[in-house]
Amino acid sequence: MEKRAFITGITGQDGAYLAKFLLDKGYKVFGLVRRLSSPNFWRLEELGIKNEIECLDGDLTDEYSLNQAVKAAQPNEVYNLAAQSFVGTSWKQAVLTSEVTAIGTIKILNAVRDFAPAAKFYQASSSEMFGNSGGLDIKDENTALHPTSPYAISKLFAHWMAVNYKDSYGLFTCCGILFNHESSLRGIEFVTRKISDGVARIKLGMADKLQLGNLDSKRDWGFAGDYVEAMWAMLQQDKPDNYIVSTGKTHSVEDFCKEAFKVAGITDWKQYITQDPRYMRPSELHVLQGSSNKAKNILGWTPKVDFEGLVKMMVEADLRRLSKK
Ligand code: NAP
Ligand code: F7E
Repeated sequence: MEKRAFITGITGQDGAYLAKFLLDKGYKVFGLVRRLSSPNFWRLEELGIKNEIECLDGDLTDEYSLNQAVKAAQPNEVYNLAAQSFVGTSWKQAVLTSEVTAIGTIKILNAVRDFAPAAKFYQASSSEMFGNSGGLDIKDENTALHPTSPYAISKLFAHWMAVNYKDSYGLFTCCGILFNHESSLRGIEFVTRKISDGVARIKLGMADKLQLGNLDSKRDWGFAGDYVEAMWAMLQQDKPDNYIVSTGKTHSVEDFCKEAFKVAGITDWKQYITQDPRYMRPSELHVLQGSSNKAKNILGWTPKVDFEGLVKMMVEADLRRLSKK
């Protein structure tokens, strides 16, 4: 029988790639879509799947709408990807971030518990939950959690709620502790896409500088298209569990800039970069690097796109987009 998947956050980067991946596998895909003044379907349209998705109205802060959506979808699998996902904004809108990212997760868990209790549930947990715990050490599933932002604290709450609903009510919940993953569908405010777009603009003579914050912070950056495959693989196991998904390599924001300018063929790149205090954070997470050995051993998952391949893909996509304009 055709499997049914319900995705919250389907209009976001991961939601779009996951929907495409599941449609290609023959799933019927339902997506939660919230009301905005202008619809946000550009990612689903870029992947050519907008008309293959059944959109259900709802918002993670509105319990009734979630109950109705889960009832209508009758899913075998639920992927909770919706969140206020931008760390920078989470200090300015800590209450909203908690309401969507933390409390919203209880609401969707309750909807699943009441209306689709046999469904397997994926929770989008984050490497941000580690904070600076363990310093420069490579993080694994046993590393202590010490979140450094309202976003990370909200994700930690949601993570433990998903674990608790497994322990308390026997729900099949898996948490994917995903390290940063990027693509040409990444939101423009995240640093990688800001750089790929900025470099493309400089190359095409549409801008003459790129304003950034902390150039020294390091992240374990992978490709979103690879990471959604791990989400699905977690829900295909017989037992629910939590897994880190990462590349195992780490690079600084400056490394990302250097590589992006290289792809664009610009050698004197340092002259284009300025640092702006507006993009510094009240509390920084300095270095992230994760071990996905457990995902490799149990799920058979490994990343296919490396750092250089990711940067190339993103800069070339932005050059193509901007050249059309
Ligand atoms: P994203 O592009 O920012 O997408 C977020 C999605 O959440 C969008 O579809 C957005 O809808 C939706 N959303 C926001 N507030 C909502 C609300 N109140 N009700 C319903 N939907 C709402 O994020 P992403 O990069 O795809 O990440 C997917 C998930 O993984 C997020 O939970 C994120 O926190 C987590 N995560 C991401 C990374 C990463 O590196 N990308 C790493 C670890 C964990 P609109 O389109 O209407 O705004
Ligand atoms: O920042 C530094 C910034 O906003 C990365 C989300 O998907 O991954 C993401 O969170 C680093 C930080 O991502 C700028 O200070 C420097 O150290 O791209 P980002 P993030 O905060 O790591 C995690 C795993 C998630 O779960 C989140 O949802 O880059 N940085 N200059 C800058 N960051 C931004 N945004 N803009 C700058 O100008």
